[in-house]
Amino acid sequence: MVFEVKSLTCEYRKGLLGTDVQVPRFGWELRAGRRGTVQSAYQLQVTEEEGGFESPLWDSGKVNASQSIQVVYGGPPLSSRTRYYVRVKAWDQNGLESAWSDPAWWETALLAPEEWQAEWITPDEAAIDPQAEPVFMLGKRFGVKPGIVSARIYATAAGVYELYVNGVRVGDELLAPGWTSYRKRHAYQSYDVTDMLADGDNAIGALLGNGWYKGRLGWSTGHQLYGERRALLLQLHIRYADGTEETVVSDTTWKVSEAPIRKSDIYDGEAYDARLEQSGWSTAQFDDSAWSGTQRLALPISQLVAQEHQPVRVTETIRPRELMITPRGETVLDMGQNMVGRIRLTLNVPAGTEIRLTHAEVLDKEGNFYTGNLRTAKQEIVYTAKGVDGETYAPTFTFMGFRYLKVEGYPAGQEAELTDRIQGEVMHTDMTPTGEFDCSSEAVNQLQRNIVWGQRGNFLDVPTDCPQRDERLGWTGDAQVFVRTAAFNYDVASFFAKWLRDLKADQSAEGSVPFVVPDALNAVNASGAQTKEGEITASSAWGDAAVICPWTMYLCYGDVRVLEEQFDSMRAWIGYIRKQGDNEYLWNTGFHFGDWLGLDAKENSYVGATPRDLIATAFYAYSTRLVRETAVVLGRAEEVREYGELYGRIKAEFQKEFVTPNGRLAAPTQTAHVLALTFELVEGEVKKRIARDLNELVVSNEYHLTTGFVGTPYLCFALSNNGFHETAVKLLMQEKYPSWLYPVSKGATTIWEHWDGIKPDGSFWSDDMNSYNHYAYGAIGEWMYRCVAGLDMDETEPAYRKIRIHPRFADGALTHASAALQSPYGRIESAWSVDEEQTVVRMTIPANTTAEVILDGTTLAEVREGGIAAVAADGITAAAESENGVILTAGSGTYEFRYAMKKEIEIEAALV
Ligand code: RAM
Repeated sequence: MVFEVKSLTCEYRKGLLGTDVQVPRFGWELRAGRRGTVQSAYQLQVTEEEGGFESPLWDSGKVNASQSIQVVYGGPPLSSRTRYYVRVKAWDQNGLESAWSDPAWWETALLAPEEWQAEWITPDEAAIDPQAEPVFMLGKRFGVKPGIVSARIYATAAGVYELYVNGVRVGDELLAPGWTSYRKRHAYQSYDVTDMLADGDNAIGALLGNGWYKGRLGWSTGHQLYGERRALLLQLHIRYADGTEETVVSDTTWKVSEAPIRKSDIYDGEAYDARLEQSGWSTAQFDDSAWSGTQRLALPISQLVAQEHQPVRVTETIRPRELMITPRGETVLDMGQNMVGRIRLTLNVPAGTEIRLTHAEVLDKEGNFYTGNLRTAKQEIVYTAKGVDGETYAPTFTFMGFRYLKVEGYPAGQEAELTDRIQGEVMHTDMTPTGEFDCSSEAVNQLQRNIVWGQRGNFLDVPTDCPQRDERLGWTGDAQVFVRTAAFNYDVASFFAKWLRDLKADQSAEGSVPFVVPDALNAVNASGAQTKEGEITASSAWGDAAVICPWTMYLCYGDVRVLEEQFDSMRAWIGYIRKQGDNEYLWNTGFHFGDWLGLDAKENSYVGATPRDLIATAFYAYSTRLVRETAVVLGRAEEVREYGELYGRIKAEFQKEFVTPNGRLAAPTQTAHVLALTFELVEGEVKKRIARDLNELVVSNEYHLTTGFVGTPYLCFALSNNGFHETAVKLLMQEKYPSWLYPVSKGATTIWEHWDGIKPDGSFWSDDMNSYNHYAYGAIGEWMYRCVAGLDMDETEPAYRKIRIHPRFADGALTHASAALQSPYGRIESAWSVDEEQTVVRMTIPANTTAEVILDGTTLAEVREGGIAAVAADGITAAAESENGVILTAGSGTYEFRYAMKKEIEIEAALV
């Protein structure tokens, strides 16, 4: 019988190079041939020597426990710059023992700030103007003795950087060190360069650009937010076979020159003059006598942290679909997909040819190239060729959001070859894909693809609202509404853990949470000027990201540490709200974005009709409840009491203020009803009435939504969970504006910011705020996985320890739906299909988890599994009938349930 341990991870990763987590956590999956397998014990071993498990550094011994994720390292303190190997074995409930897993490894980086010997360096200002636009090239030559065993570089930049060793690019990370709240937390990266060094003369080169640190950020031309000068910090450690070590560090012996990248900015793009390339600039043979000197910059070391999540990489290459000439005569390439990343050119044109590429998301009504919605962001590449056949170029320190590319300056008459000469490189944080969703509607499947593309485009080191205009900021509200959907599509555990640390770092002493994290709007820039946007400080539903996001990480990954780390931040947010206004149980003062972009907004307003105090109080209650639940998880009895009581009072105040004595909700909007239901602020008959009223609001609006950012994510849940699933499905399937499928019908390949980004008559929403790649409304994805495909969890046992499979058949609107999720315990699948005769539900439940299976419209006598009565099937441990059907409890394994729908059973009975 197969019983194996697979997929051993350390801090969610395989082969994690360079972490400063001192007490890491492990997780593994069990593969079992037998249904109903659970783990009864495990044993972990950690060693510093590859294969050295005979005398391990730490041996947990056999631990009688079922825990197989988030298992905390319990050995002696870890050392810096050390690779550790780990392996695990497990026992099942019958005492069956697995073999040892394949060993996995992780490696520590620099665990103490004192280990940094390097200095922050920047070009000598006497030689190069620190404000010069070109990217800088820094270089250093050094000698290496024979007998290298290993070599590591630890590096970062005030700005963005890329490294080269002996003429070869180091790693494949893009836009390192990424974007954090630099003043408090500044990431550095670790690279294994063992194979890149040679005995004798060697060289390191670094490209240094502005990036988020010094470049343009925010829409009122804010720049230099974090510093006025770029700088590099780098430390190379070489270990020799004889046990000796050498270091090469950034210091004033380094030299510097300007790069062929003449301009580089995240919003605006890049200008590159290939004629200025200095061949071999990062090799030991290069003559750097014309280069200038460097100087030290007094930047701190103490805020450095090792890279916490996956880096940004190119994850896919796309070929243009079509070359077109627009009515205005522009030469335009269509990538076929609104994508985020960069282009790569491969050319054979005369030296000095200047090619200009402008990036846009859509064509206008007439089919002309349109960049109005980019506002001041140029998204432009200007490439000057050196005239070599096959010369190739992709911008280094920028990214664009685009589907269309306008090409200017290409040799006349040769445009037809452009589709072979240009390709798109998709860039984003290299998260592991975890989710799949499919159903019988091709339009809904396209919606799912659009959601995934929206996530890819906007999870670029921080969760941004949009990737194209002069914004691209970590809007807290957007992140909060989308986080659970995000955790279906990709593994976002480390991505959010990192972002939440930034949120906490940028939270005010009073507990208010900025609109965007890292806080680029309310920042004082390097020259002491307050950026224009930052006049207001917090908004409900945006600031609640401080609570909702960590809680979601706990639910989806069982990450208790994230709750521990964020608990103070979560409480501070509640404390902040409590101090607003004069009623501590109601939030009815101050600024709020409200139901942002709701369709029931007044003419010329962005804010939907739902009263802002209702939204604010509803979120206040919801977040307070989640803080209470967090306190339960953390075993903080005092806070359980405190927040439980507070929640009760807010809820009571909500009812007093917003529910009429007859049990009607005072605000007649969809969003108001949705929040009251989803956040459980009403009960009993009142709840039933509000659910009926919500249904009526949707039905009377001919199955159209009116919700904005706040109501949309929960709208279908509020319906499905209160007896109106069919209405929810009709909303999903609605193709006429406004609806999720309306943009799909308009050819959208991503989610739009506005329900009517392109209006039915083909005209656009105003240029001031109209993104075609905004994931917020993609939050419907969570409902598609959980309610349509029926892949859900029982939240009392997080991380899908206790799975809930509850397919909700869409009354003929869909004939099948399926979803899969690579959960922390392993792959879960839920799939259903219905036809005239039969309902089939297939599921896979990973070992060490159990599932509650809810099958609607049947009886225990009817359901069969593998040809026998389901109640008698192997792995089914309990079975009961409910009002709507049956509930089974299943252990791990793959199952296929079949039954005839009750309706048919009834018809048959009538015929008899
Ligand atoms: C705009 C964007 C963003 C939203 C804020 C309030 O900048 O639509 O997504 O969160 O407004």
